[in-house]
Amino acid sequence: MRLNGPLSILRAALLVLLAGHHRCVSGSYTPPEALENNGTMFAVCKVRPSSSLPSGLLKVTGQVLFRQDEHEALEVLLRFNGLPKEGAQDARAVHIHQYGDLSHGCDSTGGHYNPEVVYHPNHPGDFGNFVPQQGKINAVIKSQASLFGDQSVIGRAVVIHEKIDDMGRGGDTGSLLHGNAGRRLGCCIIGISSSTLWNMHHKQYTRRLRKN
Ligand SMILES: [Cu+2]
Ligand SMILES: [Zn+2]
Repeated sequence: MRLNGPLSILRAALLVLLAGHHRCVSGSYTPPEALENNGTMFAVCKVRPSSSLPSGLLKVTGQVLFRQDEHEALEVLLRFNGLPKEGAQDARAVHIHQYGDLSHGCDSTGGHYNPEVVYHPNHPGDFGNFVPQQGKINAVIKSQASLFGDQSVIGRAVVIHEKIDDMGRGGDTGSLLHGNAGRRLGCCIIGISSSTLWNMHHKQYTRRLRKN
């Protein structure tokens, strides 16, 4: 009987340890923002021209918005301005890069975020090519990237490039690393947000789709 006290404390301590361990291993941790939004996470990335670009090059601005229900695919709403009106057929590549570090403009964001160590274009943030219309890109896509778990892209960067992504078909090393998409025009760091921006801009986007 005398052992009951210390034993029950030990058992409680063990349970707490196991619970903590289980949480890490299963990746079942749900961020508080998702709990507030019925399991949905939102994020935002405000695109600015790269500070390391030579002057005279395109000044691309924009916003990339993210929405994801836990265990569902990530939706991404991409909005870019400042692209040329002529040569509108020139598609631009957009990717998630490894580092959320803009200390040397978009050049310090590292290579493509590549948690599974695979070739391009199989990285989770290989969003592909987008053709501007009247100097703008407006698109909604589904992506393999995630706002949840060990491979969350929160804190990493979105980069828009000068050129088209060859999607790994260029026949050289660069193609399998980054799609030979050229210089980095603009970029931003992905941060957790409320649902406000997504709700507003997604509504505008679908309204515009219905009109066209
Ligand atoms: Cu890139
Ligand atoms: Zn890639």
